[in-house]
Amino acid sequence: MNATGRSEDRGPGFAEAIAHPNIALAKYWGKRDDGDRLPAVPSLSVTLAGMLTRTRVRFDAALDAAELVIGGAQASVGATARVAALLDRVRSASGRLERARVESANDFPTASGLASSASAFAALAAAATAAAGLSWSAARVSDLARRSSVSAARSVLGGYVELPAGRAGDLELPALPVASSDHLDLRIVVAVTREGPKDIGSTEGMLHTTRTSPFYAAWVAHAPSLCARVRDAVLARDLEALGAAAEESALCMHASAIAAAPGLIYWTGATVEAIAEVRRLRARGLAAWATIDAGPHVKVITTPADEDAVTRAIAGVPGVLRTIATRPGPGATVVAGAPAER
Ligand code: 2P0
Repeated sequence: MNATGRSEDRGPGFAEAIAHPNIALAKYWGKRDDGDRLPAVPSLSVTLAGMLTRTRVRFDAALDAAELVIGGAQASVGATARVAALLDRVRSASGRLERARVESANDFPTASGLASSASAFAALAAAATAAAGLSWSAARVSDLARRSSVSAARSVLGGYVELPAGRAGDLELPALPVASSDHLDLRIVVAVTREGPKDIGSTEGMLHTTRTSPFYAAWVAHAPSLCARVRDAVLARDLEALGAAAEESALCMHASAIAAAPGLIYWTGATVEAIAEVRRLRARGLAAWATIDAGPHVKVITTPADEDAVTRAIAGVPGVLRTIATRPGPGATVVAGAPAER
């Protein structure tokens, strides 16, 4: 797709938006059993520059049902239904009756096991509301994105972003800005440890943890203090405190999943080797802390000054296939067809 909409694509009912993945420094893992996709714990992430999703939405009276094309190929029935649910919310909020065609593409390899639903649903929420003529605040777009993918609520905003835990009776829960992307100039080196098949999805994995792990209650009790430590460290620009709290958050999240029955182990040998290398780097005085999501890849938090040395060391760990350099970046942006353009 082009960087901006072609002129014939503009006009009522069309918009294009871009959004980026985010990495949680304080992890979300587990939903409340009441409410509509409400997280059980607060999380705090950094939205990343570099990798991006670009999504176009066109409402079209000629369509009988929502259509979804991802990376040029017709999407599965399940993926299309998940997108249609978001579009239905936009249609009922805007009074629009037409169905929509959605085209989405990532500029990072979708088969890498890194593709997150966060950038996809953040871009879709931004594009769909703009295409429907809704001039919604970022908070409202974030709440809409959360109903499709909790982590997507955070990718609507740029920089450092917090999504509070849901509370009983919450009807809306948007992510909140904590600090801009230039407030704390860290780097995150992604160590890709597998290009292969998908893991057990986050939605399924956290539900299994919620239902069967004896450590889940401890995780829910402890996560708010980890998130508060991450928030305080970001605001104080204290990377040491941030790295320590982020690494603890990831390990506590995985401990709850590993203790499920049967245990949910997202790690491989390469994951453990990369964590060990991060700790060796730290012992040598370099800035390096590990965080891991629902997969085997290790993301290393570091400084601009130490990024090259950390990247070289992590790239040399057996089982690390390649590295991706990332840094704090912007939130979801409508790049064509915003209501203001009409
Ligand atoms: C996070 N993850 O905070 C955590 C850490 C994965 C591990 O948010 O079920 O794809 O749609 O809410 O948003 C991934 O969860 O799952 C995630 P749903 P989502 O980034």
